[in-house]
Amino acid sequence: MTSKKAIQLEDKYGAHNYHPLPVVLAKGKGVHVWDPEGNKYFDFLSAYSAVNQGHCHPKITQALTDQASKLTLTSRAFYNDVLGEYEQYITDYFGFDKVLPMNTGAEGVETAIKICRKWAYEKKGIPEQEAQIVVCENNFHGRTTTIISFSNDPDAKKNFGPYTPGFVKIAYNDTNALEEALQQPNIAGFLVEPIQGEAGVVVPDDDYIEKAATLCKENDILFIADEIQTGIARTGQLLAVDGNGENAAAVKPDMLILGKALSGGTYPVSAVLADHEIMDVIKPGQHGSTFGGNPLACKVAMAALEVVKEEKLAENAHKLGKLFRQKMQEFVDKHDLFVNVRGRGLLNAVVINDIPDSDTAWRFCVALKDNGLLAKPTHGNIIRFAPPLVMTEKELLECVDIIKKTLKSFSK
Ligand code: IF1
Repeated sequence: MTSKKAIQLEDKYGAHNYHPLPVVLAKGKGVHVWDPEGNKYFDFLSAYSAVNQGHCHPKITQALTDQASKLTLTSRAFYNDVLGEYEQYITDYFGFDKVLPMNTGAEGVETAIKICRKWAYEKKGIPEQEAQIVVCENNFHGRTTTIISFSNDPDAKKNFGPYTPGFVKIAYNDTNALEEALQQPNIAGFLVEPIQGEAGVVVPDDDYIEKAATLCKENDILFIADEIQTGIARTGQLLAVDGNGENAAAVKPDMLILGKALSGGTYPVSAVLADHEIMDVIKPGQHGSTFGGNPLACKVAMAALEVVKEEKLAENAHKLGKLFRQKMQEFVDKHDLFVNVRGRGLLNAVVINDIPDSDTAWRFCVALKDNGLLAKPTHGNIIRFAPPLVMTEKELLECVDIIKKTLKSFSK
């Protein structure tokens, strides 16, 4: 297979629901990926933060292949001999009483919405059909019909209606707006990303998450953290809510949603974590999925979480993230192409000096690719930089040099 042929085939036979950078990946190891022609690249997307542990991590791959030849799927009609062990492992790991296992991130979000609504009717006494969940402008929580119902991205939303009701949208990083919204009748929960990924790595004030969680607690409203992208060491801590910012206090959400790096990118694994009084509203037959909690997923997830601890990925992301932003800040100061840099840990973005509709960021990413580094523009003029967390300082500095070299030769 050549790159040219692979692109032609996707173009001809696949739905055109993506517009990929013109590079074909055939192999991955750690922080590197290769195209079919053997060209090597640094991966600065990490499959949207799913491969935090690096491509094809040997420990995760071993867990996957060992379990794949033993037992892969039983359905939840029967018990399996791995699920209970995994449930104990992940609830200990994140400090919750219970977990509900699913597959994709969107399913995790759907699960949290359903649990929140049921809790509102059965524990809080909200009249049936009336529960409202507060969400933020410019959110990204997935692509199901219910989730896109509360998106304000026209691409994600337009002509996919009729939309699911029951959501109240407020500005992100605005505790006054939240306080006001929580005064409305029948509010059940607040669903939020600790850092908005898709919106272009929008980092809120240091005290936002803590204040929001406190407001929810005071008003008996569930604080639901979507850490599908920010969780599992990406932002320099195990979870972004563990202290979202240098001076921020740790917050325990009422519900925590995880996905992506929960499997290290080998397999779709997602989870919702909560304590008894919330999770216990779900009774047999009320929610589930054929693949959720299968033994293959459970083994993979345990291995993926072990790697995060063993290799101290949160600490590494914290340290390298600081260095990366410092180096990018030097470019912001010296070159007019970079307007600013922001982020936490190894979830960062650089804003490009052009209008959002321009193709400058896209062309810069193509130039980066030609120099051996893969990153993807988001919202036109923002470039997300999120390498696997197993990167070394030496490799990071090599990447900074690639960005520097590309900046020098690039003309708008
Ligand atoms: C695509 C972005 C990243 C997420 C949060 C839930 C989900 C996601 C906070 C759903 C997924 C993805 C999906 C991907 C693009 C992507 C993305 F650019 F849109 F923002 F990561 F940066 N909550 N994010 O970020 O998880 O169902 O996809 O497993 O192509 O749609 P999923």
